[in-house]
Amino acid sequence: MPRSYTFTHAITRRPSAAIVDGLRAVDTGAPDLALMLDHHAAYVAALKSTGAEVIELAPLEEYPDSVFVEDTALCLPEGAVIMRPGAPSRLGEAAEMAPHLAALYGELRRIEGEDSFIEGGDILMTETGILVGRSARTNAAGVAELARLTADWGHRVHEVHTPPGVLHFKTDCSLMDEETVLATDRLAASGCFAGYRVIPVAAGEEAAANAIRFNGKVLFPAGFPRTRDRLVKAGYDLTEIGNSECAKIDGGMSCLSLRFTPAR
Ligand code: CIR
Repeated sequence: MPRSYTFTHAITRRPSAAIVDGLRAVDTGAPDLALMLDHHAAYVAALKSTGAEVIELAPLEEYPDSVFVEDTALCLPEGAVIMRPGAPSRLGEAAEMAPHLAALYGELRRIEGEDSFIEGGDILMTETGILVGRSARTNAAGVAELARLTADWGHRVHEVHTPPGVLHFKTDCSLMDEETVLATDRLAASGCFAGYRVIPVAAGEEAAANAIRFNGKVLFPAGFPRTRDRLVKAGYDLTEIGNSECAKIDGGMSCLSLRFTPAR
């Protein structure tokens, strides 16, 4: 069984010109596509540098947020589960991802309930279970359906809460290794990381909480020096990636890829 931070594969999707219409909680201006493409290329290069196979999908003009592929599926060793995004403009992105995952996995399962909503950004895979944060995008029916769909694969789903006003559970946390998470104080205060070592993000650097451990590296958003120094001091090998444009539409490091090791 691969560790929850070691992967043979990743899937990314290049941003399209429609990115300027991406969803956002607060409007701080439109993302600059050229700069976002540069950041995206650096992100893909960092994934590849660990030896993983990275499948790069073509831009989708009809879905402004489709660069954020993480929200479309949960990829487990036994199979992939296609999500039902809670944002109506993003619902169709899941069906766009399905054939790519079907080509890699023997078995695809789907969240199908009309009232079930769940986005991958609310799901943190850990060594001991799958934590799923209820949020404005993920509801109880979505969490329950995921638990049903993954039980016979031996997975346990634990429902937790996303702090109010925070887009996704993983907006505020990242798995660093089997016993360590990086998290904001506002999320860690809920007690959902009992039993873990928590590295707190520095005050005022809450947007640094969304990083990814991918094989030997941590892909970390540029511009958060105090949190970066904490992680370096803790022994992690960081690669800083520009995230200024994704951040304008509430995206970060985890959102930009699906990371997985399909069982053969
Ligand atoms: C959205 O609001 O859906 C996008 N603008 C951002 C999605 C970020 N995805 C993620 O955190 N997994």
